[in-house]
Amino acid sequence: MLDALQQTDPALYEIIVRETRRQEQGLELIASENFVSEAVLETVGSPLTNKYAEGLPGKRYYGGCEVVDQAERLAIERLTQLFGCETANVQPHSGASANLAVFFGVLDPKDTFVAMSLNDGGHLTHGSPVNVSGRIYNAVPYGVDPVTHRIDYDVVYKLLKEHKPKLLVAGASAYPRTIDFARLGAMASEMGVRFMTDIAHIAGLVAAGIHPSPVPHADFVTTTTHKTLRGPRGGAIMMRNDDAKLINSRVFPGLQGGPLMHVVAAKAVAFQEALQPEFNDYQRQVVSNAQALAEELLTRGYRLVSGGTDNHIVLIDVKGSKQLTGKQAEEALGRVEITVNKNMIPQDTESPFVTSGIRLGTPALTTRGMKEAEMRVVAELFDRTLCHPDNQQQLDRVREGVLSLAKAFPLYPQRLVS
Ligand code: DSN
Repeated sequence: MLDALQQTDPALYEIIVRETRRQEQGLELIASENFVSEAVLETVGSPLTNKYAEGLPGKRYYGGCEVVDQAERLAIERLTQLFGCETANVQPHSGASANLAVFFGVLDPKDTFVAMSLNDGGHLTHGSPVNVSGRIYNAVPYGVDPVTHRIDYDVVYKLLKEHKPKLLVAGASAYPRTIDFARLGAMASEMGVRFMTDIAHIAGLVAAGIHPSPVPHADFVTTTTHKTLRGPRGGAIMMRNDDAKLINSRVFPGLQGGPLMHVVAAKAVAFQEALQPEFNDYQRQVVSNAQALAEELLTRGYRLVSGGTDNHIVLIDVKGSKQLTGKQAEEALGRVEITVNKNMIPQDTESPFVTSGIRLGTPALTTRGMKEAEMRVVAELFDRTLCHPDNQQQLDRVREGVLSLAKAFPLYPQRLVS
């Protein structure tokens, strides 16, 4: 594999081999990451990357689009079938672009929207002051209850009454619990507020019917395609037919130029995979694995945000549990090839570069075929690392355990050059 690259650019070839090996031999616990199929990888690496296709299928600004039109149509059809939405735009390069396209469609500069704060588990693009969404618009944040760590829906209702926003946003990147989209949708509709849900993290769970779907309750459902959905890196917007003309125009020419047609086609491949019954089994296992991981960590004395999980995420208060910052824990785990990210937890007193939390997720390890028994081993390896973060001998032993567990669940064996 990659023979041409090896010949023309040995340096870059070597980087790809090293990164493939890193993915293969470590334990990937970043909640937003996953491993795509060979079919998706092949499509992303196809000659479709060469094609400019500004516009939409059948209405392009360039000639020669009749073949890639079919790929984009398939992606739209499959996505609408998967989620039961009226229509979709599959061109956003990322979840951030998808969110911004909806804001650009619904809001004018300085307009108010209400969304979950980043510190309590929301997303950067939902109005953080350092993001364009928080600079152009007036973002009013809601958080989680300080004791239960769950969204306080009464607070959201009060904020809607008080601030009379144009848009309510729901969705999170570090929230381990089910989101009541029906309740939020009812509030938005009572107040005549448009409702956008960002399901980037839980899209696979929603597609499999494990997390309640926002589609019947929301005007706009944005997502990434590469997290639990297990497709190529990218975004998508689901919406009603009435909004499609406006939102499509905000994606292009509003925000983006030519769509990445190789990625659009790979989205179609991933959506087709997600329509298969095995995908539902996979998503059920993702959640069972997260719950097994959470239980084992609780048994070992860890404090978990909200006390557990309903989805693929386990958010750990490592400072409260082990007197380590998220940064120290992430670095120690990195030394044994357990890949995680430090994360803010509710009422965090540390900065976002340090944090008191670690966020774990099970989508990637579940794709490798790991089940509940392996999650208990992962929890043990995690615990041994954080109990002895500076003891090299202990870390060496944990690393051996990590390598042997990963080896038992091969990922891309045919891509590895030894
Ligand atoms: N960076 C993603 C995550 O890790 O949740 C969100 O965009």
